[in-house]
Amino acid sequence: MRKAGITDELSLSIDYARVCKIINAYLKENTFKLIESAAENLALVLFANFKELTEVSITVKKPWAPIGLPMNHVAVSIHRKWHRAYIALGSNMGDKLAYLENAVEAIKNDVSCRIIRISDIILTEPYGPVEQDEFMNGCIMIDTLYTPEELLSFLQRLEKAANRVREVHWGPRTLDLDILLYDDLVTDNEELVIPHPEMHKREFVLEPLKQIAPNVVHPVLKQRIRDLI
Ligand code: PH2
Ligand code: MG
Ligand code: MG
Repeated sequence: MRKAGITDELSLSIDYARVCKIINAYLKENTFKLIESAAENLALVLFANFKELTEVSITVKKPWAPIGLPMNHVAVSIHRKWHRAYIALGSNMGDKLAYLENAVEAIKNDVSCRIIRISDIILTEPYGPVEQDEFMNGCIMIDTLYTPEELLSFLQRLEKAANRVREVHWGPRTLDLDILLYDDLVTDNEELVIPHPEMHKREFVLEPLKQIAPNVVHPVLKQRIRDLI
């Protein structure tokens, strides 16, 4: 709201009357058992209606909750925001380009993701010990409301939908979607290592990533993508 505050321009702010009308209409049209789900769904609705909204805090209060003790209300408060993530795309089986394009389309159509930039798709020699067909690789920059774990399972669903079978480790695949970076997050979770532990060694990742994010800093190596290359 800083720009609005400095300029006194309503158009640079978020109109609270519109916020109230959207919340009012949404809660009249929808029913929830839990105030938690009311809060989560309201966050999605507000992000969908206000493209310039980057983060939101929502408190849902329930007056006279049936507790049997004197209580004005119970409440839940959540804070939700868009997270910047980078995803590597790869395919070396079947109609490679179609697999990559379908994945990008599916990510674009998900309410919890926004595609900000897409790199060129490049042809690359297979890297690693397995003899296999050449790859098509690319990278996308997205904003997402998903947690890293939710983003991973969303991407794994897309891989499954592309008939991905996990046979040979590092082997041929119809579709590979790897989380490279998620904000400045550094995880040690065995299931999901962020930053991607191999990204800095792979030209087929760094080359397309440099195209869309040359100045982004790798949070472990503390180097820009352009310098990692
Ligand atoms: N992925 C691998 C193994 N080797 N080589 C290229 N060129 N591109 C890939 O995406 C790739 C690879 C395992 O993830
Ligand atoms: Mg991979
Ligand atoms: Mg993978």
